[in-house]
Amino acid sequence: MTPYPILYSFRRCPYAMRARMALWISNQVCELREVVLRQKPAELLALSAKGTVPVLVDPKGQVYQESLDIMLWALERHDPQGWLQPEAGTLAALLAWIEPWDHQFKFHLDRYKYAYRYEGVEAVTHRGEASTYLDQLNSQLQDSPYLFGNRICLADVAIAPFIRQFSQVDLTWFNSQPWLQVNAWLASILESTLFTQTMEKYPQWKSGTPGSLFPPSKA
Ligand SMILES: N[C@@H](CCC(=O)N[C@@H](CS)C(=O)NCC(=O)O)C(=O)O
Repeated sequence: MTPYPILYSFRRCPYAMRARMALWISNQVCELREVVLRQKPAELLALSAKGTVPVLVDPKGQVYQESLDIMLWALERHDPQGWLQPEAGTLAALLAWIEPWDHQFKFHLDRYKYAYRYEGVEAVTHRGEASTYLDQLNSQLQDSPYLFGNRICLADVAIAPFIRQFSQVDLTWFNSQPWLQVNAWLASILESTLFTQTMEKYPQWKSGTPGSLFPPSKA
């Protein structure tokens, strides 16, 4: 059995991004298997019938199919920056706070970004709905640079990849919105060494070959 946990990942997937950031910061070295979603490996589908990424298999064979569970798995082992213990609030409060972003906001984000995939859907309507969440985010960031205080925590990392995706649909429009605090917060995360390192490219994993050690410099 491999000594490392195995992470099935896809570089551009926002769920995989947040899982990789947690694995990196917690220094949980994994064998990263980069997946192409059109050609999911049989090994991934055998582990997870829903066939989404990220998926993590720990050395005991336990399978984690939800990105938030992978973040918690990593951070419960090692949490050097206190992502699970923000300055203000408890872990339960963080998880409750993330919930509407993963569901309601994501619902509107998908219909804004991929309106052509849904019948009778107007992208701009869903952009407007999603924007109400951005307004709240901007208000929350008035008093502190991160969502639950002066340092980054699970909530910031869990939602930033989705705000990035939302911003990139129409960057000119996004930058013209009155979201100064959100812009500063997003830039500080996306320009961080943590984010840029976790966005490095890995070759597509081929069955029967070793994956790439991740984080590479810490292995
Ligand atoms: N709830 C899951 C969602 C993961 C998810 O939907 N990932 C997308 C990629 S961003 C995926 O794998 N989709 C399957 C596909 O496109 O075939 C999680 O948090 O990990």
